Amino acid sequence: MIQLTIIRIEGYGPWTLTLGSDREAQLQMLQSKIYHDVQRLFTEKNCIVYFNRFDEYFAITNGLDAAGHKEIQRELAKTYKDLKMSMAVGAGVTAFEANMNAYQARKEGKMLDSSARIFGSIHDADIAQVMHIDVDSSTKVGDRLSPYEVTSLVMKVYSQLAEEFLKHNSLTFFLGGDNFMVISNGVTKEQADSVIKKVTAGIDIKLNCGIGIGKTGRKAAEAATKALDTIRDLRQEGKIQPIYEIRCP
Ligand SMILES: Nc1nc2c(ncn2[C@@H]2O[C@H](COP(=O)(O)OP(=O)(O)OP(=O)(O)O)[C@@H](O)[C@H]2O)c(=O)[nH]1
Ligand SMILES: [Mg+2]
Repeated sequence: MIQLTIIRIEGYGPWTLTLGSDREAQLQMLQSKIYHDVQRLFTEKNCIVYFNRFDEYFAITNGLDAAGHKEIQRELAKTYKDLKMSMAVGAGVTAFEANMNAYQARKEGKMLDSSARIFGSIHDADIAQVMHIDVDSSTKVGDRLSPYEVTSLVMKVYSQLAEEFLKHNSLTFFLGGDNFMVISNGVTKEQADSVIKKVTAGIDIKLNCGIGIGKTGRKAAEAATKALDTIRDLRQEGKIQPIYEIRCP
């Protein structure tokens, strides 16, 4: 099982209006700062956060209990006094199922801790599988395409990866540059390979995919990145292996 926590800024839309029309730069600065703090607080507890939207984040929270969540909530409330944050915790065999359970708990008002605005329930989740996907030699793509055209291509790849991996109950997030991470519990190497083949069919780029499996989100992500770096090391030796898996002991 994997446990996910969806962190959300409540009532963000109406609150932004209170800043007046000259607000966009202020909001961008604030959003980057919130993301920084959310990522810092969760990684300190062996979780990893994925940026879903500026007012909502997904964290892999295997091993993080109610008290741990509450501690993070308290820290965020201290720093962002004007904003109300909430969390919804859910678990499942797949990432999509965990997301659904978190979503349902919030919708049904099933509280884990009402004073800290945390919905859902804590589970014994001890397996996280993450894929770190990256464009092979994307800097070379930059020789034939302008920066904006590269972004347009990366976004197209993002949208197709998200759609195809969702069919395997997996959640895809953009990390910046030419990088993506997919929370992919239960997806086999073969399934990942066929998704990647489908997404890159007809476009002139290749993708590499490091798969990491670990007890916590942080460990799984570390293993996935290590696997991706291994693909690069193998390539140096002339061995082309676009998918590589590392399982933490
Ligand atoms: N978030 C994140 N971004 C990265 C990482 N590594 C590289 N990037 C981003 O990806 C861009 C391209 O870097 P690389 O992927 O190393 O370059 P490349 O030419 O594609 O080389 P290969 O991936 O080794 O084939 C960088 O400018 C960064 O923006 C990473 O581990 N995480
Ligand atoms: Mg790359």
